Amino acid sequence: MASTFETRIFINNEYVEAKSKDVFTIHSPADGTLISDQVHSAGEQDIDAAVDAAQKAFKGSWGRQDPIERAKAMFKFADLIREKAQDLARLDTLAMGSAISTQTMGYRIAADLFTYYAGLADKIHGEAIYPTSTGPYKIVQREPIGVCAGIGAWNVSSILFAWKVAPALAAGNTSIFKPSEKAPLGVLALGPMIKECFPPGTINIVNGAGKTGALLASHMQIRQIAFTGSTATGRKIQEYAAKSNLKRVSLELGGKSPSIIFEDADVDLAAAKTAESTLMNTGQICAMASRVYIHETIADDFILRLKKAFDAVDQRNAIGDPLAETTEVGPLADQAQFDRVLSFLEIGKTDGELVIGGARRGQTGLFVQPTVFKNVARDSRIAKEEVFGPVITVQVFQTEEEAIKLANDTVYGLSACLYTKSIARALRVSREIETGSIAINDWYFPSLGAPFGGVKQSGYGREGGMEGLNDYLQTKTIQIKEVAVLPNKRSRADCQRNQHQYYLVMKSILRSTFDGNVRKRRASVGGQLVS
Ligand code: TXE
Repeated sequence: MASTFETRIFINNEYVEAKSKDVFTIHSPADGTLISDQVHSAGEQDIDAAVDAAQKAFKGSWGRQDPIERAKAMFKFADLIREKAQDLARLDTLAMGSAISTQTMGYRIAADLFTYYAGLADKIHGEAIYPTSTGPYKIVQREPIGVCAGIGAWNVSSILFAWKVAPALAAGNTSIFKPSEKAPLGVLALGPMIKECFPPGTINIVNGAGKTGALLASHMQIRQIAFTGSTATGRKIQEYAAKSNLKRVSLELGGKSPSIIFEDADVDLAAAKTAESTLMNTGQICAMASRVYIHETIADDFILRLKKAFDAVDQRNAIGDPLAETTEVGPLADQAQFDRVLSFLEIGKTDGELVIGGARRGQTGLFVQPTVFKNVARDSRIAKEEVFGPVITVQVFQTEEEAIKLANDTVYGLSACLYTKSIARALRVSREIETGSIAINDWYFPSLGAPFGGVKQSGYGREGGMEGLNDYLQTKTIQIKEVAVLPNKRSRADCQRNQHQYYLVMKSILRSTFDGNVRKRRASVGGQLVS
């Protein structure tokens, strides 16, 4: 297939061929056709060139720009992304198979993220700490960090790009973004829009796989790196940062999110929301609720309704060609992800009881059936590891304490769902759940103004909201000592002249005082000089 899209890398507002001469290949997961075998992969010299461009923009045209001008550029960029959302989405859908409706929503959210952070660009204030008994006056300035890098996973390149680049730019930093090698084309196509809105070097996009990512994470001039992907790669990123320049790191590493459905829940709602979270982006969403814990009295009813919800998607022909506008569920991202999910299906069949799905769907493309296992052994890999596909496990519980214990029995801590009609119970249980986000009577979906991120081995750092901006700012504290200030600005010579005049004045005062005293004493001793 001829290239009808950009495959080079984007540095200093120009598309350039990678000096590394390396290229990689992308096949359509929907039907196996070749999308491109000429996607350029950035090597060491290319990353150095991107860092140089970003450094110059940071020290000049972008970093020194008036914040209100930065905001205007970002607002304009947001509008351009919004206008072209579907065209950009098409490129990611071609590469990684997610439904075009889902990926279009991704670019609209990315546009909104730029709008949101543009609004904050001129509202970055510091604080003043007044003199107290423990110290002098201090001003705390919040400053940009420098050249920042972002590395994205493949599930929604658009949102991951905006989460990392928009707050970085609003804070006055410049950015280098590496989309996943499985879905680089949409973000790469932003080049002309970037050029229309920003000075050269402000945003640079470099393609490539792990080797390119490692170059970014190890670079001595990059001051901050934000990563979304697997826990295993997250550990490496942290290691590269530690071994290079101790750059700041933030990690979003997916999860194994629990969903607790209590006996007083609206079971229809719980089933509908669970189906939605399982099928959205074909289950390739980090916050997907993949471990369901349900009260034993409503488990059978829930599974029945869940099956109905999956069947309804099938009946309206919403699983299939990801480029069709009516499609809601496409194939998995690539052969490796497909093989990984199928291997989990086999594990589930051995370690649990298959109740829905359990196999590939059709013979063309990398489609799998939505799948549910119940009564899976607690230590089974399918109960512990992130599958990243439309696969869930269902386990029953009897008491609230038991449900909390089961939900927290994981190394991950990204998000959780609670289904109950009791707000008191929802808030009580929320306090006990070890995650960065919790949805009550819904599945968790990040929003612009709220921080999103994990605890435990789901990572650290937050994206979205003011917290997301703070990750791209560092404080500088300026101490001020109070000193006596002369009323007017005077030169040293002026001061010396003043000192001399002061001396003369004092001398004449002292002399007149002395003379006066002498006269007084003369008078008192009958005109005799006594001293
Ligand atoms: O992730 P990787 P993959 C999970 C999910 C999935 C698994 C693998 O469980 O099955 O991760 O997905 C770059 N130094 N999530 O293979 O390998 C890589 O090029 C620097 C959860 O995509 O971690 C890509 O850009 N960078 C998740 C990015 O890291 C490296 C979403 C992610 O790749 C690198 C996606 C290295 N050594 C997958 N090796 C979520 N949290 O949403 C790879 N990369």
